[in-house]
Amino acid sequence: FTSLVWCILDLLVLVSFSDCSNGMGWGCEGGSRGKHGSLKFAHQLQEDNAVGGVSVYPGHLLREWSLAPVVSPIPGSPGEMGKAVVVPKEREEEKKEKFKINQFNLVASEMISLNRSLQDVRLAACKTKDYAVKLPTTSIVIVFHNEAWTTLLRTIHSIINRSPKALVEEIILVDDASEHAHLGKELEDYVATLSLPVKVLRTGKRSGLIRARLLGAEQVKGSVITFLDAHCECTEGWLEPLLAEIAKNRKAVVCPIIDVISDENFEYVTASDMTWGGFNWKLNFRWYRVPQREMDRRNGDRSQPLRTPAMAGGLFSIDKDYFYEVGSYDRGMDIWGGENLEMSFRVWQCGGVLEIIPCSHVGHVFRDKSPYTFPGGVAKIVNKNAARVAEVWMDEWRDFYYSMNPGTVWTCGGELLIATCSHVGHVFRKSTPYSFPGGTSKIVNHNNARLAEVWLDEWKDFYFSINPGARTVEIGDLTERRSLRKDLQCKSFRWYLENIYPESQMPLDYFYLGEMKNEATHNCLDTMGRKSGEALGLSYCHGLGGNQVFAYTKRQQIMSDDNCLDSASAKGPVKLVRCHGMGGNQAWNYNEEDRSIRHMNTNRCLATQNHDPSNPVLAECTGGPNQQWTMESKFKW
Ligand code: UD2
Ligand code: MN
Repeated sequence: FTSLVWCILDLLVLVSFSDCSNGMGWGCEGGSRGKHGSLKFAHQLQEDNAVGGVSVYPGHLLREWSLAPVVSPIPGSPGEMGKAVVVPKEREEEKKEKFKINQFNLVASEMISLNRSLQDVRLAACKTKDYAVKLPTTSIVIVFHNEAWTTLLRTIHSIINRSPKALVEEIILVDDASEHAHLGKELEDYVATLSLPVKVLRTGKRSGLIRARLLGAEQVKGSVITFLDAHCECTEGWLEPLLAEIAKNRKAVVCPIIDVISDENFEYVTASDMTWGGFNWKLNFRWYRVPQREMDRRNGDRSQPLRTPAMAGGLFSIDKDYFYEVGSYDRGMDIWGGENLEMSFRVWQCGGVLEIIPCSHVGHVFRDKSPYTFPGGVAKIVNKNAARVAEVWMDEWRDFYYSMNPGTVWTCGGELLIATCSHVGHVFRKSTPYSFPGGTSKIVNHNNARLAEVWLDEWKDFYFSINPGARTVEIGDLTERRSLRKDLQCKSFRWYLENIYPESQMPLDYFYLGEMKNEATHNCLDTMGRKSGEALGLSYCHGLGGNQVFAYTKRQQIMSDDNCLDSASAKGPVKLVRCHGMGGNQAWNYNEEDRSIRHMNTNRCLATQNHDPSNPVLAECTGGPNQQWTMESKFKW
């Protein structure tokens, strides 16, 4: 079950920039926290912003920043100016107990004022920008399921405290079937006293965040829809640059920099403006370092909009009409996950732009775990959503997603077939000739129980009562989303990879995707689930994909997800290292004649060794069976 939970964790944990040992390829390189930017090309900025001084919106011309009232710190109140909160020793037990409710430090949140002050974290260049365009108005849509009172209300108060009043039409809260009493009438009474119109809508039954957002969007009166999660804090000047960018280009979908509000102590930690959004083969959203070409495109001006391949999903603004024109959301997606990549691909492939606006900062409480239920099971929901993204938008690259998710072949849209024209003989035995350390039934039952827990949903009960009995996850109907893609004449996923995301971890051209089997040992290369920096493994070929799936690419990489086979010296060891796409230690040549895999830098071959069969090494090329590997390509090598 843990791997399923990881689908979720992957997204949540990634933003801790303070931790250099997080195994992310970009580590702390992007660690400049956005506070010390320099405005190198002021003249360029002026030109960019001029755009004739007109916009399609009948909105407001803003000539000065900081029209919103500035919130000053409340003396003696914990957490002011975004500082960490220390929970008194005697409340330690209570803190632990209450952490479970929302998966963040609820006691700390309750100690902080709903109106707490924050630092102005913007680059200097952002504070003096004067947009010569009329800004449209926006409605802010916040969906929630069982959100804590203090985090929800602090989100709302931070909007009121730090947004020019004229720009915010209303706040629309969508309660997705919460079970907490405070989110009922008490909430309605409270928001009625606020100085901005706040509407409360209720989905009635649990719909998931995607359909809840669609419900909220229907009620929007402003020209722009701004979505926020229910545990955010908006900083000074967060809204204007988002709206200004849309005023310049109504097909721009724009995100703030999402800063980190610590789930442990509610400290406000600024995130880097040098990272953008990407994804791996499992279709987990990830932050990666912005490549040089995007810095160059912006003339090195870090305050300029950053074109990002993908967005985190929770915090963004979009022109209301464009939201619908470009296909709003996939109604077929449940609860949580996938909608952010779906929208990212769709916007880029169908003629829009997706940007991070570095002058806009909003904090968000990132959690390690999800606090709420996923009816039917986390895996079922997250895999279904991801499969819908892969099927509709990713063309042949959907294979990378499926290859990383063994067992999801049927449930996630693939097919498993017996080729009846192909016959192979096999010696079937009455019992196994080798030992099962710990006992046969213990091992087999363990494995079966694991698969039942992960894949069988409520039918796992049948297995546990008598024997395996499985039904598979339905992906749902995709006709509508596919015809949307056709009607909008959207471009291919190849186009997206070539033009928007050449640095992607999805190889653009590749010869082979599958297991890599060694002739001498009949074993397969295996990542063993290890991370970047750890050694490559070799083990019994199980044919289930996952850790035994590798791609051999046109750039001569041998990759598994975002890691590449890499050797820093002729002596090895052969490691998995985050792919850098620059050849060097990661360039390998497969020779289809003698089936060797040659390391270009050292001119040595990938080999297995008798005395240590689970550790492949580099050796002098001999052409022996321990250096022969099977890969078959449908393309020309
Ligand atoms: C991120 C996004 C989130 C969403 C998600 C993928 C950010 C900061 N957050 O995960 O917005 O795109 O990735 O789907 O980019 N909610 C409901 N009903 C549900 C489940 C959730 O209303 O059934 C609400 C929830 O209360 C919250 C919002 O949806 O306000 C997002 O959920 P989350 O905070 O658990 O997602 P997060 O931040 O882990
Ligand atoms: Mn969230």
